Amino acid sequence: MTRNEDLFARAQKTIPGGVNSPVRAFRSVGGAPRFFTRGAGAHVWDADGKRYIDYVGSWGPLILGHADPDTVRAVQAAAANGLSFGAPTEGEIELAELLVERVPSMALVRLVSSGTEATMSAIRLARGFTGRDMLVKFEGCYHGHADSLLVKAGSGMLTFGNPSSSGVPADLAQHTLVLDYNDAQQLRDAFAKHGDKIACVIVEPVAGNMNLIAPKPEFLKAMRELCTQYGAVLIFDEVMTGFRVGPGSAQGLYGITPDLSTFGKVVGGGMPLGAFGGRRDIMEKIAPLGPVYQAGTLSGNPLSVAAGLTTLKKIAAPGFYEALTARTSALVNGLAAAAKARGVKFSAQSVGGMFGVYFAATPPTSYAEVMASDKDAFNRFFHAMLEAGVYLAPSAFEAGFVSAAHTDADIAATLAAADTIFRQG
Ligand code: KE4
Repeated sequence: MTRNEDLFARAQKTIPGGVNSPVRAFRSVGGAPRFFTRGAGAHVWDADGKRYIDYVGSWGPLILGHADPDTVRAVQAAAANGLSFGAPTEGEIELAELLVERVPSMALVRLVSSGTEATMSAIRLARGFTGRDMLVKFEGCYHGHADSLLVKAGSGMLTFGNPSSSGVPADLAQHTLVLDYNDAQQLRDAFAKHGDKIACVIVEPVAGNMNLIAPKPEFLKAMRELCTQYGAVLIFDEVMTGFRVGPGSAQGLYGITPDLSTFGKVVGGGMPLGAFGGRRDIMEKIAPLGPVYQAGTLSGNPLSVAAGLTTLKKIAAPGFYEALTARTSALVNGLAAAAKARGVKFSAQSVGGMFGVYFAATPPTSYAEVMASDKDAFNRFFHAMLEAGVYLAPSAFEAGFVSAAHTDADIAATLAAADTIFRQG
């Protein structure tokens, strides 16, 4: 038994599934998850001492790589002054000022401790602001585990959700409308039918939780126009895309101004931090200013704020995103070229510092196309790459992430490993 297997067996005695978040359990790809002991830059080491080039980066936060020295020092310095106060601190003001400067659609911003808290609060706020109940989301998009969001009907067509997660009361799920990502006409039909009851539309402006799906230009544009026309709140869930796909996040990349935005991951630099913000008239409905309640013991925690501030300042360096985008493109173009040379049905794409790989002839543009890709081929590829010392997301339905710490040598080693695997068929 390897140390990883031993730890996994032990973990399952006291932790459900042996993990504190389901996607870590390798259920989708099979086998025992790797228990990490250390990370540095682009690399992580597991309990058996094996080193991996890491393309998960804690599911997106580690845009600077593991144990970024400046970030670690900032957290250590903050910790020495106290771990938490449950009272306002100057650091929270500095981070809020930086966020509203970098995200022009946000006049006000509230810090929380996770992406789920950010999206859950933004939806409650949209419902409180509009006085409406209906929420529109898209099949395959994940916005955290708040009840209203754990709803996925069968096909997307104007369906009222039947809860896919047990524990979500049917009379709550009935307010969630699940549509197909990238289908602008279906969205128009939904608004024509329910427009005066729709409180908000929440969308991943680049979908990253059904593998990576890029938005069709007309999709986001129609969403913006329809929300304006019917008085619904447009929420861009930028927990994954925020400061990941570019310096202006997805809203800057695509030139669409949402009414509310949610953030997580990169904004905390690896520490527990999320945020939601947007139009002043909406955000002023949040307690203590307004009637929509939202709170958190560790909201704006000084250690998380220190990590977030350090990260957000470092990624503003000239050329940061050009280099990150170029390195991510080199990875996906190299993988696609290697597969093509070996006759493997494979495609890949990237947006800024996030990427998707697919065992399908072309990158998918919809949930249905993602589901038609060869999951078994991915799982075989995943384990072969793991054996070769490359750690990809343990699911065919997740995006991957490159950091500023990934070197050309890391990319070359990754491509060499993939080429060997493709050659073996
Ligand atoms: P958290 O509550 O996990 O911080 O954020 C939820 C969330 C919200 N919105 C988007 C677009 C997200 O991608 C996420 C979380 N992403 C997953 C990875 N696909 C987190 C990994 C996990 O669940 O363990």
